[in-house]
Amino acid sequence: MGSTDEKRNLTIVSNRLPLSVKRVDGAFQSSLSSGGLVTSLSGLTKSTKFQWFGWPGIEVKDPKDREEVQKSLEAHNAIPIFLDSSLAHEHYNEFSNRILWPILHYQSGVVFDETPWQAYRRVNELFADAIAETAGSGSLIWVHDYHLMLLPELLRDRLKQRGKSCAIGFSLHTPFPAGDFWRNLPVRKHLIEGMLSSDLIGFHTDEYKQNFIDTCASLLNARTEIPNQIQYKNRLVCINKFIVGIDPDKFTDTLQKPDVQERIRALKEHYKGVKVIVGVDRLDHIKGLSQKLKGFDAFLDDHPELQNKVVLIQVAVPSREDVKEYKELETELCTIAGKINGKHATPEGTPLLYMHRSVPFNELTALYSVADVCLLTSTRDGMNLVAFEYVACQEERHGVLVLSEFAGAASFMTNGSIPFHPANKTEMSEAIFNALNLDPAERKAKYEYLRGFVNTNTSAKWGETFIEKLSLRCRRPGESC
Ligand code: GDG
Repeated sequence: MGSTDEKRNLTIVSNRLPLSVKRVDGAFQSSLSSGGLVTSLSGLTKSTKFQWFGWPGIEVKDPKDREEVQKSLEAHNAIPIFLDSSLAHEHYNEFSNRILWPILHYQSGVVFDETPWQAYRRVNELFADAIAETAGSGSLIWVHDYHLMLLPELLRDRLKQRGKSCAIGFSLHTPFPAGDFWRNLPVRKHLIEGMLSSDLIGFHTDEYKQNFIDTCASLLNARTEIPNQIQYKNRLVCINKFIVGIDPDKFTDTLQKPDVQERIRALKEHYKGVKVIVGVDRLDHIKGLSQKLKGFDAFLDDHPELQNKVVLIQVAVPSREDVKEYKELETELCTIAGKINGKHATPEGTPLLYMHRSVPFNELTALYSVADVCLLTSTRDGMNLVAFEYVACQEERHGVLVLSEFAGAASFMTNGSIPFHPANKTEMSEAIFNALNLDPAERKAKYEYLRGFVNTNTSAKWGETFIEKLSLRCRRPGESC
């Protein structure tokens, strides 16, 4: 995150810092966390210096301990915002992940509750206080994701009280659902007005952008006639799509490491004569994991001739384990995985390797590299960076991406992949079969299309483009977008 002596005029804000702090034998230790947001912003660290505000993921009560944590994070230009664990729980697990996240991903049956909502407000206020105190006038503040939708408005007020003027950008990493779906949430107006206090708002796809514009027009009566801009309460807000990506060099460089090469050789030897399908997903309903396992089961039923000749290696990374629905999903997946292997395993092997843990980065790249197919079954997904990562690791093999039409990535990658509907087992089974049997020329053509896309739309480009647009807003706030 850049050096401490650098002039800091860019502030990144996300609910969690990219470093997780843990207390080990009385001392505080921090380690880099993984996830889509960290992956996307890590590309920016190469070219741009910034400070990063967020929750350190641990409750620290004692002022001396807080100082210690602060100091250890300072070396990484990370600034912790401390939260009591009950407040953090209500904000993160209860409102953000049990109520808001499902709505953003078109899941129905969500029940609104006042207590978590108040906690959500309070946490956004605490973030606004801390950032307004530190930010210098004229700086750029880039807020990330659904945990902090109220922040732009709260922050703008507090900056104004202190006589500071900063450009505020907001990026949403999830889908933005169609307006009608938002009606399930009684506080939707507050959240959308909160976002509208930004100068620039970024979405992953044109569809999410348009849903936001339409929702602002119908719900708030905002003026939206001019493309890419919204006029609301005498303010002009610019709206656009910014294609988030990865740092492909990080993957290609890792693949060259001798220990990774060795691991790839060992995996190839192990899976000689067997086609490998890989899946890497956070254990989350939106990733369509139960649909994936059921679709794979259907594929095995449809193709008995492929017994012992195909394996699905599924990494399901533990996520949000304090939320009841996520625990239930984990239990459900274990049951389905057991049934699949119970039905299809032979003394020679099991068709499904279900790993409920995260794997080290080197291992991840080796897995991507040896896989003939990557199967991604999101029922909804802001983008899905695993799709990009698989492509980055397939220079040699030209493996095939089988990609759900509901991943944001499908808006850009359909030409180079095999699309399917994740709830349709027959379609999924056919898509897997077609991917495994695609002729080399077509595989190459599809791969080259995807490689071009992934190499052009990097995370660095995403970050730099957003910041450039935001600084333009800072210099000429009243001008059209
Ligand atoms: C959100 C949105 C959007 C996963 N398992 C391991 C591991 N990972 C890394 C992957 C990838 C990242 O986590 C996952 O990114 P995704 O984009 O697939 O998904 P979310 O975490 O849900 O991210 C998503 C994203 O934000 C960015 O805007 O695309 O739609 O939901 O980088 O590699 N990394 C390691 N071991 C693992 O086991 N090392």
